[in-house]
Amino acid sequence: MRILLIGAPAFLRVYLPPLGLGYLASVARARGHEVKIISLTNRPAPSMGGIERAVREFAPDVIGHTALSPSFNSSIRIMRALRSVAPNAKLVLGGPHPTALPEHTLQSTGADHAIIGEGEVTWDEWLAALESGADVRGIAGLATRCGDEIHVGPKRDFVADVNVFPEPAWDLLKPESYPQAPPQGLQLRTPATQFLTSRGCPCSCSYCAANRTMSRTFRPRDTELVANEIERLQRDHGIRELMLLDLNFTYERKHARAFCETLLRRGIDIAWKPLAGFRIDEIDEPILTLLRRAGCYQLIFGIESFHPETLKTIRKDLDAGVIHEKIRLAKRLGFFTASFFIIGSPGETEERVNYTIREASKSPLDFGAFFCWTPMPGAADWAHLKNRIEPCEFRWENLNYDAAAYSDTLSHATLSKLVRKAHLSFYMKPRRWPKLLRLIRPRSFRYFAEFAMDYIRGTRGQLRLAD
Ligand code: B12
Ligand code: SF4
Repeated sequence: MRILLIGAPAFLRVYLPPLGLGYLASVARARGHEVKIISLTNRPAPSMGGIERAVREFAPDVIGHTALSPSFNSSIRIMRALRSVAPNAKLVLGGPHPTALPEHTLQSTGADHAIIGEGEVTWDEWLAALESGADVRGIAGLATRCGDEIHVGPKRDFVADVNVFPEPAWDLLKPESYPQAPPQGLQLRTPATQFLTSRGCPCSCSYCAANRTMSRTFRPRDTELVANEIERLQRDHGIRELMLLDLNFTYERKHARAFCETLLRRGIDIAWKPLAGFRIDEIDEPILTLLRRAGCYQLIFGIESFHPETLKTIRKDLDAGVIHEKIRLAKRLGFFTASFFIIGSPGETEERVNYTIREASKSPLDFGAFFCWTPMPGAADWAHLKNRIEPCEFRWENLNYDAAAYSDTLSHATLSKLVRKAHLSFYMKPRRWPKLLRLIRPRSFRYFAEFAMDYIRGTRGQLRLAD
């Protein structure tokens, strides 16, 4: 069969290949299928007309698409348009939005199937069933449209050993073709790409939807296989830096240690950093020293708040004293340090937010990004919103972290004011500028200028799927 995979619509000016589709492409190829990937997060991203042309030319039997909640209205538009361009193709969606809301996904897009959770095994079984003509309704982790009804199959368990998954189809992802724009523009070395050494995170932060697709069990990859993949990425794609998407890279100390020791023993010279954030309380001097020796130069923490009450509400279970101590340790060992912060989580007052802003600004962190609290489908916090909206009428683009206004205690205007204040107070410290300027590559200046303009115009987070 011919299979076309389309990445999630671009929502920010952030350009990275759709790694999840790379994994699915490899599974499909192993069955002998011909696969193409269209990335909507490369530059220039194809327009709607461009996607339709590609579909006409390739004439796929299956069209798969990743859907995220904030860009779901674009996903609806893409799927509905492709239904008329390729009426006989099977349309299937996967990713965080279909995982959280499979019935609504099928109702609103008109697609045939939604894959719930981690994709590989369900996708493989579904492709086998399509080839043989078997009934797909018994397949675990699959939702199927049957006329006006939606049938949701049994729950799919996560695979215990993630080493059974083939490497992503890097030749289709072409990581070297992405521009040196954010986050690539903030790398020590380029080209860079994202990469997984483990899946899953046992923590239960209330705002996080990630362990619905990646599991609550930490599942490390064999570090020898990881090293083989890195060597191939260096040789075939010239990759010089990795952004690890592991949800909680240091959760199992022995995995983080094995990864570093394998890189060092095999003499793999690569710069890297955990991109998705990890818990700051898990690190200590011995592990950080090893990370540094093995090429890690930046630590991106998910601190989210300095206020003890807010930390409790979002189930972060961190101690503000420990946070400060670990940031100082990371700085002393020579890391660039960064953190994400959430503003406006349930019950949060202006006073509490100001406390976080003050503590973050005076901390030695090099970078800080402040986002509005957003109850995403798949996260525990979704409970705050799900009964207040009608999914088929909801403007999903309002679920973006920059413009969201779901706080029960702070108005939209106050939230916007606080987010601006946080960034200004954090970055108006001249001691932070040299580090920032050291990381922004000259060729990336124009992308950062675009980013800054979006921010000034207040259009950050708006959707750009061209007609
Ligand atoms: C890397 C990442 C990014 C990168 C995306 C780069 C890219 N092009 O892939 C960047 C930094 C740009 C980013 C931005 C955003 N992200 Co993001 N991101 C992630 C992160 C950390 C990892 C995603 C990933 O690649 N995982 C590894 C691969 C292997 O897993 P996967 O993509 O989930 O794919 C698997 C399954 O989902 C499934 N699957 C996925 N697609 C499909 C398609 C088909 C057809 C099938 C069958 C199966 C399937 O099978 C795959 C293999 O198992 C996740 C957290 C997480 N780990 O899930 C958040 C996450 C996906 N992001 C999220 C969000 C909200 C965003 C933003 C919208 C935030 C914003 N500012 O508003 C933006 C917009 C993105 C955009 N499209 O422009 C949310 C999504 C929640 C939701 N309900 O939609 C997540 C879950 C984090 C969270 N808050 O909990 N993100
Ligand atoms: S935010 Fe990070 S630590 Fe918390 S549950 Fe999600 S992946 Fe785990």
